Amino acid sequence: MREIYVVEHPADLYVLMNRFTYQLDNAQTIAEEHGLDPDGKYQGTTETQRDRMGVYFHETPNGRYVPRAVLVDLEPGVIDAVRSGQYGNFFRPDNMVFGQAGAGNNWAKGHYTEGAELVDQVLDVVRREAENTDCIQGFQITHSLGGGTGAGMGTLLLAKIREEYPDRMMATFSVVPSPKVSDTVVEPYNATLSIHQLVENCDETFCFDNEALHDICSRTLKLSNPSYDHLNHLVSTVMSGISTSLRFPGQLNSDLRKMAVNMVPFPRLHFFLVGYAPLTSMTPGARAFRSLTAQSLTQQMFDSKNHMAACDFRNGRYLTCSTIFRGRVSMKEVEDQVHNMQSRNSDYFVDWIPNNIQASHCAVAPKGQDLCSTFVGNSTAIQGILKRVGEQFALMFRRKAFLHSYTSEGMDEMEFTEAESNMNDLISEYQQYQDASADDDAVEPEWEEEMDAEEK
Ligand SMILES: Nc1nc2c(ncn2[C@@H]2O[C@H](COP(=O)(O)OP(=O)(O)OP(=O)(O)O)[C@@H](O)[C@H]2O)c(=O)[nH]1
Ligand SMILES: [Mg+2]
Repeated sequence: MREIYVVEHPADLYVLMNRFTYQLDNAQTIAEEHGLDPDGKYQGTTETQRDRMGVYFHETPNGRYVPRAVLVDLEPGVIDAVRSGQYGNFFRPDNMVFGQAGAGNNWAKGHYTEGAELVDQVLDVVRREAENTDCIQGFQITHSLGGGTGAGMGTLLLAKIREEYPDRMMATFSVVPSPKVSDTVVEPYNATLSIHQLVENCDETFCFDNEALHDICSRTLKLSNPSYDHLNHLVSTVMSGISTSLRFPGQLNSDLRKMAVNMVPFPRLHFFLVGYAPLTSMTPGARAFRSLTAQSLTQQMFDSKNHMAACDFRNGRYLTCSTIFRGRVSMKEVEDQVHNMQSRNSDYFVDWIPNNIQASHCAVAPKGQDLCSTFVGNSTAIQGILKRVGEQFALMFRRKAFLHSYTSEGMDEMEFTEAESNMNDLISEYQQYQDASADDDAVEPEWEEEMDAEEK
């Protein structure tokens, strides 16, 4: 049953960290979709563009729309580049908070030393922005998990915001490191320490795995040497797709809270696999050969090659899924296609959550496109990327390699042990729900099994 949406405009605050060139790309995409020029002036043509502008922008008395976004880095370089770029005037200058020294790929510097010094300044801006809205409904942090700033300071900020706004939604767009893209050896440490925090302090994490982004660029888009800009374009395309239903009227899942209610059956299991269709080769002329129908997009969207985490959904099962179609297509067709796909692949969906796939539709397509779709899945197969990072972590941690850089910033080795075991627990929980079926008895918590064993 479709729900009736209430016309209220809950606002979200965006926190963009470190190499947010991709977030900036996203800001441009979103600005253009809502008819804003780089100075934040409305040049649009239809009311739908303006209707929900309040979600991401606030309007100044002189009629300018300013994104409700905070830009944060521990070094000045990237923010300087933003300021001198085409969108330099788009963001409020007071909302750019940066340090001088950087975190040098060290999570401890981001979380405990350099980042901890800067975090209050960021929180002041967050507070001011939150007070500036009628109703702040949630926060979104975009960061990478492999370095020092986005990972270490990003998760510190997450914890601090959660402490101050415990009942607001917290979502992150998190880039998972891959040796295919970056050769910094300590990335598995930084990522594991971050996931430890994300499990506890975040409601929804949209995972962008650099390994998959790289593979999509080289295999599907046929780019011989993908750059970060190419990877980031994929990220911003999906981010714009996910936020569609927040930004345009008339949707299911019309905010982050509803999405979490529908997508997250157990609070810790909130690491989402995301995907997009169409993805077409950049080879000249290739576009002419693609067919865009609800059927072909549904097929592509459920294809592992279109997923932005390097884990095959066929190694797991979907707890829940959500799809967002944009463009001219009937809702009925979308629903039919999505349900056909689900019945054909029913083995890959848990059978103990009925109707665990949602389809929604927005008539407004992104600029330059007729039809597209974005996919969000809560799949137990996501444990594949957790295992990949975990194995790399364990190899180094067993020999305590590189630990001194962290302990010299005051970190305790215990935190590494805890992070590792928390991630292993998360992997087991995914596995446990993957194996469960509707006919089983309810899954017993592990400690009960242990007690039973001791009694015998
Ligand atoms: N997709 C994508 N990944 C990036 C980008 N920049 C860096 N990364 C990845 O992020 C990780 C490194 O983190 P950075 O974001 O450079 O580091 P940081 O958070 O700024 O922290 P420090 O520079 O150490 O202070 C590596 O895994 C990189 O591959 C980017 O623009 N796009
Ligand atoms: Mg950096």
